[in-house]
Amino acid sequence: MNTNEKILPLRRHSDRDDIPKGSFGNEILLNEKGKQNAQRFVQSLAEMNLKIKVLNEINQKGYCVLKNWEDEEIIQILLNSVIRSNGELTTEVFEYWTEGKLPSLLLQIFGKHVYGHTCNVRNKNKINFKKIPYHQDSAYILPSSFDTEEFLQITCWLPLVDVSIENGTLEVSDTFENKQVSHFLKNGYMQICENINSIPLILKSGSIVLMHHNLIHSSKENKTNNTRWSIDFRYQNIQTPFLGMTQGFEIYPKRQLNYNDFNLRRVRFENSQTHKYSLIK
Ligand SMILES: O=C(O)CCC(=O)C(=O)O
Repeated sequence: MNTNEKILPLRRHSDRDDIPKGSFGNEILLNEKGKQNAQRFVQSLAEMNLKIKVLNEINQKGYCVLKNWEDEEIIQILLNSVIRSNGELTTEVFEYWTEGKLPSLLLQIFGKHVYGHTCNVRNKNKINFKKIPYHQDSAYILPSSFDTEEFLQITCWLPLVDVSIENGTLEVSDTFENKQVSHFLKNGYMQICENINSIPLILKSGSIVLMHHNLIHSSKENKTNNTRWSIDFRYQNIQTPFLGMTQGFEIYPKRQLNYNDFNLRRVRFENSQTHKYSLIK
């Protein structure tokens, strides 16, 4: 991009006739390449703003909700795929985890490398698993990960249907302290015994919640007759094993695995009623 093209978007603010909505700068001055550069420039400003919002909220309250994050059409593709597979990880979900919009946002946040190790498809209904006890996701990460000061894992919780108190939405603690509390393991879940005041997140499908690894959260039973479908994608800035059993894989800059490799190498957790998959070392 040459200097002229770079400053053109800024000319929108100078004293001049109204510029039609949706156009970028002076249509006569900008050639096609200039328009594309201007669009990219505006897009990069929007991404920078989003990154700042997410980081601020995650650091202050432990989570950030982005309403209208995803188009209804994409949510429907993901939902249909997991209904068809009865809650198994699908290519559509794997690709959503490892390509495009979501890892791009995480790349903005982490800067250089994006790793992933676990992606859970959850079909919560009256028969399938019920409550998830209060826990921090950091309880599932090997303690040695925290030797690296800048370690950050962000769990991205994507509801594929509207979520409410009745269908057992995600509940987050109303206070956040960036430190690990002690957990015990029961019925395959890490959990804490303290009493927690939590906020149920009532959301439309297509919203997304981004959570810090030390945010305390849980979810209650689904009391409705419809399945509560959601997916949680985990990303971190440092490759780190998951409770000693599993290995993360690089998503960006170079995705190390494809869906078939991932599928072959993943393990289903024993003693767990959830659909948790991780990679064998
Ligand atoms: O989806 C849920 O009900 C809970 C999700 C959760 O606890 C997690 O992703 O760590």
